[in-house]
Amino acid sequence: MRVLLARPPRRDSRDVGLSVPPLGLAYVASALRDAGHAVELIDACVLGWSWRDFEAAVRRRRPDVLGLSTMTPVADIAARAARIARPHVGRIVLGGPHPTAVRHAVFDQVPELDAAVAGEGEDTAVELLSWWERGSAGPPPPGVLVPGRPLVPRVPRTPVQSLPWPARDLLPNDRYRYLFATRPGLATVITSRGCPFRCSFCDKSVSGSRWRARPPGDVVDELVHIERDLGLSFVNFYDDNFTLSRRRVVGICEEMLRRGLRLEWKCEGRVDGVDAELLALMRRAGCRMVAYGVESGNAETLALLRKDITVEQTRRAFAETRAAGLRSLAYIILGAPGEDATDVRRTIEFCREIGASYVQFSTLSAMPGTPLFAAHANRVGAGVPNPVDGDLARPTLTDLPAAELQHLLRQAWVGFYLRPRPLARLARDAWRSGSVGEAIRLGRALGRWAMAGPDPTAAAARGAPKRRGRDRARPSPRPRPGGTPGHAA
Ligand code: B12
Repeated sequence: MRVLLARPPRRDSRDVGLSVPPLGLAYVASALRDAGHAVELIDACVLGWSWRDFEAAVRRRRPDVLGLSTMTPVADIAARAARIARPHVGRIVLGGPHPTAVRHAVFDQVPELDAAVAGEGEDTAVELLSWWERGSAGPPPPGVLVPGRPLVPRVPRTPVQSLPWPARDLLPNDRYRYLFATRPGLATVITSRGCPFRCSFCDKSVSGSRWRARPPGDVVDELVHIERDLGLSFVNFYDDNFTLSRRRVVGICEEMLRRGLRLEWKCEGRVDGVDAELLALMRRAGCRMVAYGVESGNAETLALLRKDITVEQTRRAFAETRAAGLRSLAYIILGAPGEDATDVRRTIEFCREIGASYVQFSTLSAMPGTPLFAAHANRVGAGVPNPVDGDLARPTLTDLPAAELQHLLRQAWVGFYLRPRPLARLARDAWRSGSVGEAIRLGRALGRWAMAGPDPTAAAARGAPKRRGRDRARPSPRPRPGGTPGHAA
């Protein structure tokens, strides 16, 4: 079949989401190509296409199958793409965290869909296309959602190294940028899938709790391909938990050193998963930054978020990261239920105390597929827009009046970044990674947002009656998908 996989254009000019590769689509592309389909992948977002360009491209190609991918906060973009593409394509299938989490409800949200995929998509996509080729005879394959048919969940494939590498040759690799990279030429890599931890804000629907990791040799084979065949020089490891097995990280680093790789890289880790010796080895093997889910400087909030880390562990990890000569990025959640303004300010101050090189501030939302959503199924929080979120009216769970939290969020961003050191660091990294354009776009969005008056949704929330306790978020007339806090930047 002729398959077009597409990441649609940005929603509008306020959308400042990062320009990183659509790795999920690239994995699916690879599997479909191996199965003999003719696959094209368009990243209209990073190419800066308008919606008119997108429609023209789909109309010109008239594929048998259009494949789209989406997370919850940007599901409206996938819905718009499906609507526009509908007259020009045979069938439309949607995959990614959103359909995985909401399952059949996705057909109410995106009625143009013929099918959706829940969970990891490589095998499911291949079987779905064969099922269609056979005239949809018999039950849909495991992992496939079809209106009116029950879902048979797919057990994720093991071992994960048997999956094909993502089809990066179909991507416009020269267009991707990562603000905090130390070199131009960006690839993203996943070396493990799944996560055994139990954070209440995290959606693990796609890959589940079982951690399935690729062995070091297989990971480094892919890195060699990225460096030598594709000519890229910075890798962002987007595993949920790259540092879960110390032995494996040591193995990857030693293998990178043994094979003389010159790539520089960043990974995501937990503060309880690193130590001074490991960080020093990572630095020698090209690591330049570690991003940690710090979330909060308040122990009660860490407990609510079920992070299973302590504030002391965070202090130690950041000190050791700095001592190893690595930059650090802290993902932070402000104003979680139970926090007052003093607690929020304590966390903001904590980011400075631990000497984080960069911080991403977010507020707390209950995203479908998370334990938080299960606990707050019929509630949404007040709208607290955040310039780095895909969903600009992010519903937030908080005990604080929305306008106050919005004000604190502004103080956090402005107070952290409008200082000579972070600004100089950011300018240097943006220059080295060729992301000056990105930095300006993000800076402008932050500036516009910081100068803007109170948000109408926040104003509405100010008038809302005050309630006590964790569930003080305003009740919703209907359940609405929310967003999770910042995690991956
Ligand atoms: C990298 C990343 C990003 C990147 C964007 C990646 C991109 N270009 O698409 C950035 C940093 C921009 C980002 C932003 C956000 N992210 Co993010 N991100 C990730 C992360 C860490 C890795 C994604 C990845 O590459 N996974 C590896 C690939 C292989 O998996 P995959 O994408 O899920 O694809 C597989 C299946 O879903 C399926 N599939 C996917 N698409 C398709 C399409 C078809 C046709 C088919 C058949 C199958 C299929 O098959 C794929 C292969 O198995 C995930 C966590 C995770 N481990 O996945 C979170 C995650 C996807 N992000 C999440 C969230 C919440 C966000 C933000 C909202 C955070 C925020 N504070 O704003 C923003 C959204 C902003 C925006 N404008 O989009 C949530 C999504 C939850 C949900 N229910 O939607 C996740 C799951 C984190 C979590 N555990 O909660 N993110």
